[in-house]
Formats: sequence, structure tokens, C-alpha cells
Amino acid sequence: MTTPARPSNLPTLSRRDLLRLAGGLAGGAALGSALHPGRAHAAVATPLHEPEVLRSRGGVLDVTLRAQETSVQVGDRRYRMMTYNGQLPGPTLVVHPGDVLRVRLVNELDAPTNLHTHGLHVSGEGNADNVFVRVDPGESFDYEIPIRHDHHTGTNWYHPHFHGTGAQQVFAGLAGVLVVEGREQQPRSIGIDRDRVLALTATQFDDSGEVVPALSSGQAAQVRLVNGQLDPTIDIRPGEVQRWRLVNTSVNNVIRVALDGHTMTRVAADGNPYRQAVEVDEVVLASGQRADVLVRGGDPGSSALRVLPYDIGFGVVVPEARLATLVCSGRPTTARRPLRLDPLLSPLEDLRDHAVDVRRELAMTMAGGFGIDGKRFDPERVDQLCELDAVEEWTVHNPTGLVHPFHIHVNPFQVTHVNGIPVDSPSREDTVIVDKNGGSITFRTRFEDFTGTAIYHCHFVTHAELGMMGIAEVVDPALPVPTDIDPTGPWSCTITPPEGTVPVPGVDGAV
Ligand SMILES: [Cu+2]
Repeated sequence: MTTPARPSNLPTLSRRDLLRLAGGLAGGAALGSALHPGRAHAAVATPLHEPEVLRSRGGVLDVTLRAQETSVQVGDRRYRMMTYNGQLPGPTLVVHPGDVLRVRLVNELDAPTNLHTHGLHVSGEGNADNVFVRVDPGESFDYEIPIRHDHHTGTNWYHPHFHGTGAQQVFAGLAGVLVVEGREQQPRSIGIDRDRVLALTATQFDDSGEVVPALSSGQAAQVRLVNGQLDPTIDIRPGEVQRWRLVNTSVNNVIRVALDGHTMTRVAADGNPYRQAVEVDEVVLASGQRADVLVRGGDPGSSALRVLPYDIGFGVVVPEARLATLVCSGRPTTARRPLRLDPLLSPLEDLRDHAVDVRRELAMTMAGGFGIDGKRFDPERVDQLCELDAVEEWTVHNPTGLVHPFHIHVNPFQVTHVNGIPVDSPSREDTVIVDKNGGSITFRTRFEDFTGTAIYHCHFVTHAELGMMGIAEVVDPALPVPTDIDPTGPWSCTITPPEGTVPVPGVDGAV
């Protein structure tokens, strides 16, 4: 059953509500007894749990995902969460370019759900990556998603995207990792000794063991989990090379990850290979973002994988936390094969070398409620009309007091400026943090291969559900504009032709 999701009818927000959405309040008296991660949750030293891996065979990956409520062990207690197939996170799906991904989604929850393949360059229509699909409780839906032969390789993920229930479902645990693996990228053949998925998330439980409403959750009361575990141990041998697929599956966090005593070699962002490998001390991942990093075991001993503080805005700082413990022990690894990074890297087609067909200026706004360009999401309204194969330059402004991670479906983009300053991005991305208090990002993108809907939104999913989301409709210029779209607009953003000057959008973004 394919029906548009209706926007939820939410009340106007007070400043206190806004602060809570930033994660600054623990939620008032009702949540005053919310569990404190350091006190009520005792981490039990357990090895990192690796999600089940389901690989395509003969060009097809055919899986059934049952969205269900599940009793899950976290630390020394059991909690009621939401899972795919009883697993936290859901199974890791591995496909190759040219494959077809078939997913039967079975909804065993008591609210509507659906499935978004975050990061895939696939159609957003029909029974592909269509966020307007509605799967009611007790029903199932068969997705069929062809993956192009030239699809970029790296780490993506899947999660519910039904407007009005998706944020809570992700907050309660519904997420899994989705890898597009090149045929020349078998870990062993390129000198990677071990491949790991690290799904990083944050959630909050009440005393009865239930997940609290995401909208009432405060950063300080959230527990930070790796693959559903509190401070698991990750084993490595001296000299061993592991690839960690880091995915921020949280609803509203920026996770600044650092590994004590180690640098990491970053080779991909958001499922897009870097041009060249970069040694990094930390990786900053907002909700939705991914990083592929290589870690080499150092001297024997333990090292903490940490979340470092990050200022989200309104004075709210994501607190420092220990995510996991890397334990290096055993005989030093003697590489069977030398590490070869080339198969993991890819030259970037630099969109700065291309003429720009259209420039757009958007603003993520909170004045009068969460929206984009002052408008709350409307599933019946097209906000941007884009032409297939056009190269566009978008500048996304953030006049608000909170950071917002901007995400667009279907086509990744190349960031060219951050806060107006030119940057030389190592890869394309699909989610990027837009700085608070007047920050901006500028990117170039080309709407390739697929006509139809590509939505864009804040990936603090609570913000998207409150209205910070819009619809881009990609049309083939050789065909008539679909009759349900007024080709004259009015469009909510500011559009200028390539020769034009770029005005500052006239949006009141005061918070
Ligand atoms: Cu936001």
C-alpha cells in the first residue's frame, strides 16, 4: 500500500520545548528519575557483538525484516526496544554494485512504519526507496531496489522513515547497516584482517525499562551504545588492521569519536570513497553520517573509544562518554598480504569544474516552528523543481541557535564551502552539519539517473518530524512537467541563474 504520509499536527513550541529538542532538559519531573548512564547502567565487560551479515548471492539479496518489539539486554538489565528480526542493530546487509536488493518488511509493531535505504543512489519512487510508503501494523511490503553497476562503495544504513513515527522507532533501536562492497574490495585480498560494523547510538530508558519518547529525551540522560552494547571490548592484535564502519544511527546526536593513543585512517564518508586516505585523530558524525576508518593495533594494552564533548547549541553539550574499549593483545600479526588502500579509494569527479545550471539558497528555520524557509513540511507540496542531469549549487543557511545536519536522498553532493569558506572535500557526502548562529554550507550536486522525489531534511529526526523537511522533484526536461506540479512555483527558496548575484534569503531565523 503506497500512500503519502500526512504531516503530524503539532502545537507551537515554547522555548522550553526547543531547549528540550536540543537535548538540554532531562524532561522535567516525569523524567526526573530517568536512569543515569553512569549509575543505573552497569556495563558488563562483553566482547563487541557483531550483527549477523547477510550477503547477496547471484546478484540478489533477498531478506525479510520483521520490525518488532523485543526485550534486549543492555548492560546488566533488560529493556523493551524495537528491533529488526530481534537483533540490535538489525542484520548487516551486504550488496555489490549491479545487485538487486529485495526486502520484505513485516510490521509487527503497533504503529505504521516503512524503510529508507539511507545513502543509496537509487530511485525514491514506487517500491524502491520511497519514504511515502506506509506499512500498517500487521501488514508487509515488498521493496525491490536495483543497485546500479556504477554505484559508489561504502557504508550506508537502513531505518524507518515514516513521517510521525520514524523518529521514535529509530530512537527505540530500529536501524541496520547496509554495505555496498566493490568486487575488488574483499577485506583479506587488500590486507584488512577484520571488518567490523560499529553502529553508534544514544537512547534513554525509564525505570520500567521502556524507551522514553524521543521528544522528551535529554542528552545527559541518554546512554551511548555501540551495536546495542554499553562499553563493549573490541579485540585487536598488535599490527592487525581492522576496518571499522562507523555509523551514527542516533536520532539527535553529534558523536565526536576518538580512540586514545591511536590515529585512524579514514577512507570514506557517507558510503562514498575518499580520493586519498587521511590520518585523523577524531571523526565527527552527526545523526545519519558514516565513516569508514582503518585502525591498526598498537602496543599491547587497553585504549578507550570515546565520545568527546560537542556543543549542539542553546548551551547544550553532548557529554563525554566511553563508547568501547579496544584491547590489544596476542601475538603480533604478520600481514599475509600488504595493506592496499587503492581499491578503497576513488577519484572524485570535481563538480567545481562544471558550469552551474541553477543556484538555490535555503534556510533551516525554527521561527514559527521547525521548517525550511519558514515552511513546515507538506507531503503534497513540491518545494524544489529540479532537472535531471542539471548541476546545481545549493547554499543551506542555518540562522538558528542549534546545529542541524542537512541530508538529501538519492544523490550525494560535494561540499564546496563551509560558512562561506572554500573547502576541498575528499568525497561526496549525503549528510552534513550546518553550523548554528548563521552558519552555512554550499554544495554542488547533479540529479543523476533517477526522476521523481528526493526529499531533504534535518537528520535530527525529531526536527524533521516537526517539519524541517522539503521535497525536491526531479523531472526529465525532455518530457512535460507532471500535471500535479505547477512549473511556475512559487518555490520557497531563492533561485538565481548562474550569472546572477546570490542574495541573502529574506528569512527571519531568530530563535
Ligand atoms: Cu535540525
